[in-house]
Amino acid sequence: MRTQVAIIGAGPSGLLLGQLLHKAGVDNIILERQTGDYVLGRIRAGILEQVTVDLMREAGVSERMDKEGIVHHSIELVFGGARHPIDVHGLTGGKVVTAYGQTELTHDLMDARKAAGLATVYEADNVRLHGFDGTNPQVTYEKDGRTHALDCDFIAGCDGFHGVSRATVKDRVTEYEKVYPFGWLGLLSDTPPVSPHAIVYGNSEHGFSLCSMRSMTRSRYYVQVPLTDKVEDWSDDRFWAELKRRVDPELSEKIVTGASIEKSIAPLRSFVAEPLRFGRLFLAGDAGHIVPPTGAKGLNLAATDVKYLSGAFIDYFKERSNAGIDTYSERCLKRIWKAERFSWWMTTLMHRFPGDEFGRKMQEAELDYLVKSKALSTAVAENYVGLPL
Ligand code: FAS
Ligand code: PHB
Repeated sequence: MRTQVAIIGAGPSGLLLGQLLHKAGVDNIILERQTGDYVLGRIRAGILEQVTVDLMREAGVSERMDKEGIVHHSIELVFGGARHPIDVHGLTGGKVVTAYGQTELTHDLMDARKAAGLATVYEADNVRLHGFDGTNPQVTYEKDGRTHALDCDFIAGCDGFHGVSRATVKDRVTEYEKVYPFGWLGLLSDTPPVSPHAIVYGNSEHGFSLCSMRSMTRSRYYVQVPLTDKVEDWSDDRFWAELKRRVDPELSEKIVTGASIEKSIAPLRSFVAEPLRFGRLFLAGDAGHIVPPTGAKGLNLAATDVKYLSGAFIDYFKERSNAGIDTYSERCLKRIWKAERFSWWMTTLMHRFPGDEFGRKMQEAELDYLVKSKALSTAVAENYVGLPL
């Protein structure tokens, strides 16, 4: 088999890249280790920056997002038993974020790919990358008991943090990592969101909490838990009781509880691999970087990588220009590190770090300053909506 771009991974990065390349007439094939249902079963991000919304429109897959996505003009911080709004829209000259789940975005991209008759090989096992330091890269994989070879011009490693792409070049990568001493226990429920027009981030003596949503009838909540906790330690009742005591009394009263339809614990880490290009192999999305979800940046950073990478490939094939592929890594890393900073800062500000009483006093001082300072509130707002490209 042969294609122009072999994409490893059918998560949001791989699917969005494939769709943008297809729209520009660049041939691509996606190789995915799991089944499509497995990919859709992973409940992850929920907040889209404008750059991601615009990319979905550019890719021609925004119809459902435009209809069902819910625009948010502000976020709220809960600390000291009170809620404090940050007017994101007003502080950024009108910018907003959109609540639309990663699962729905992935579904829309999968449907569009299928409708266009584009090739996605699911359950592709033992994917291996070859020859990307030359001009004839090749990807091999196993499927239905046979080994297949896919010749290509470029390989896009969109296979996430645990994928084969970065692992293949591990000796040529400089890794920067910070692992946080806690995780997020997330719960999805078919209950009306307690705060349908503002994501609520809480910092209480009991730990971090987050009140978010997927629609007007589906809510997404998180509480910080120790890394030693297991999902089975947390009944629904225990989760709801813990969430209620981590927000202000008024909001606590309004929370509508119900049965969980998904519950999972995600570890938190900051991670960046440098560089993101190795000859004809390019890393995009979680394959190249991870942020703690406190800043709602993970999926949005992946989308920006894909914007730069799709443009680079299109320029190469359509304009015979190497400019995009030669500057891809440097351009992405400039944006990645700023998102890493914001996500690290929000995580450090909003979580309970066991035994760090001085850090706790710093958090109290910073939060008190933040909600009274237009300068710092503006800095938070412009990072939250996404810095300009
Ligand atoms: P993904 O990891 O989504 O996709 C990679 C794909 O590659 C997967 O389908 C995988 O099966 C496949 N793959 C892996 N190895 C392969 C191989 N060897 N061969 C072929 N295919 C292979 N971000 C937020 O903004 N907010 C959140 O609340 C949030 N919560 C998260 C919770 C969890 C548990 C995790 C892990 C991440 C969360 N994120 C969140 C970040 C998340 O949304 C990512 O940024 C987003 O999934 C990135 O998309 P991809 O780069 O496509 O990587
Ligand atoms: C979510 O809705 O899943 C979500 C929202 C904001 C975040 C992280 C996750 O910062």
